[in-house]
Amino acid sequence: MPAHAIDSDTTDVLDVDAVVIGTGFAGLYALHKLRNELHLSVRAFDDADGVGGTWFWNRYPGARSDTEVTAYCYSFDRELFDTWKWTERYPRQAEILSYLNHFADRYGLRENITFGTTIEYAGFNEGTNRWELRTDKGQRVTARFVVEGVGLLSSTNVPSFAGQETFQGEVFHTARWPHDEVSFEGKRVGVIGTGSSGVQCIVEIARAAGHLTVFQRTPQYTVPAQHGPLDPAILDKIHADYDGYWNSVLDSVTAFGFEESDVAAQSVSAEEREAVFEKVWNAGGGFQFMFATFNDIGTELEANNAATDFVRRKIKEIVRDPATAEKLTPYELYAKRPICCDGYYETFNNSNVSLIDVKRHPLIEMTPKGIRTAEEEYELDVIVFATGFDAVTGNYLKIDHHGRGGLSLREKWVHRPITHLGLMTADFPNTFMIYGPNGPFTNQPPAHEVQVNWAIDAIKYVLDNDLETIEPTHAAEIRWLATCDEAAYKTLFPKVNSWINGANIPGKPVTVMFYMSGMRSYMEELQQAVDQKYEDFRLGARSVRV
Ligand code: NA7
Repeated sequence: MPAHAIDSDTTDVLDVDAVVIGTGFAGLYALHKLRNELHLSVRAFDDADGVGGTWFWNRYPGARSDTEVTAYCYSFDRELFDTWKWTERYPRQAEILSYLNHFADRYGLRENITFGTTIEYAGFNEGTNRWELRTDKGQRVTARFVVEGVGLLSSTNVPSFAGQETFQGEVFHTARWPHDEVSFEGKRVGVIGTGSSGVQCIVEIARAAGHLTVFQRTPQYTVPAQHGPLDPAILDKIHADYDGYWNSVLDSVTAFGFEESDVAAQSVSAEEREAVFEKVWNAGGGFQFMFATFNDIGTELEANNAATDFVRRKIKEIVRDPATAEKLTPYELYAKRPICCDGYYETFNNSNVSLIDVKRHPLIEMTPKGIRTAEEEYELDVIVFATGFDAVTGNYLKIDHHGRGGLSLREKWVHRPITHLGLMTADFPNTFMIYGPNGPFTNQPPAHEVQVNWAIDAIKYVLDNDLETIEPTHAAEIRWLATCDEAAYKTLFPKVNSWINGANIPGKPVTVMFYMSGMRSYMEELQQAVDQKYEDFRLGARSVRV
């Protein structure tokens, strides 16, 4: 038994059928299914003081989903879809958080959630075939099943700069934003980072700040969102064929609910290509620009170059100062998570905004007054870290998991994470990782639903067949890893450093962490596992106790 295992002599332990970790989209749905459909006893834990996951924490100015709202919600409950009033094309953080709170209330989930509590340890007891968990408050819980919806992008990345503690002003991270309003009125603000969070907050902060200094390490391709009120005609169309709509969302590569292109960029003339890029640029959306323009932007170098060429020309047109335009211009492949935001490049035309290229002028330290680069000191009242996340594995590895034989998940994944179907990992029975490593690279809420449904079916299979445990075989997860590698290396994504492959965190293994063959194909893989009666899984029979 591992060193931190729960002391079996102590009696003050909560025993439940299932523990759910996290209460974002995935965790709330898992809790609902486990309790209300399988009628299991369930306890959910969340380190936040409320439900919402990502949307509880990411309250920075301008925070919103950049997925069309009609595909950024649950599909299984038609009445919920019909009665909830979304207002905007891309929902704001507050609106999504209200929706998830409403969902928790609608299904009476709060009574089963312990908030403000972090699961620190989860160890599998092979004697009892139960998980033994411990929280940061010292509570002990045992469960047959564990469903982890801990968040793909949740464990924050806060780089440490020399002198950080000496800074006299306010410091925020976009993903740990305070609940009270933060005023930027007239202040000198520095934002570090220009990913999705950075671009969204830069545009908003620039409106209020006395002066905004953006510290950019790598410029990114940012296309307009073309945000606005939700078009009622879209809702009418969905209402007319609800099932057809959701089938079309899932029967796709990305599950974003828009029509993906089936045309290769190289199959059309340069003029046609330009017209398509222009049309989608004007219609808005980052994923749309990557997947609705042509079907090979993410896979073929020439197609990718055509897209990047187009955006580079747009930057030149929009940004009036040529030196600033040049600093904002990316030259790497367009193979990160695509970004969209209205008014991003335009913001740099404002006289109260300046851009520092920290690759040319590295950030040396934080001082009591601000930030010092190799060139000069920038005096600031507020510093915003928009520096992202230890994505995909970060939150899983924060929990000290020990599987069979005390095997540590941290040790198992030390060189790279390995799972079967992005959902389970060998030697960690009855644990389901929703959006775990090597899950699908898609819009998340529909994928969460698909994965939770699969986990619930697997649990039901265990219960109905009087089994004790289910976990993938080692052979199956090695095959899945090879499948994911093969799919990823057909794309351009592994060629660019980003959180998608772990390259944003110093010392983290840089590796394939997604199944890149799309939602349709992923669902076929899930279905196959069921059709084959889980033959790639080790099914533990109930031992007869006398
Ligand atoms: P991202 O996309 O990982 O962006 C983080 C940004 O912070 C990016 O521009 C980084 O530059 C920059 N960064 C990170 N560390 C540093 C240091 N040490 N110095 C300077 N700049 C730094 O995170 P987001 O929160 O914007 O978005 C993550 C996902 O959340 C997003 O894709 C959505 O799916 C939701 P780099 O590019 O690494 O040079």
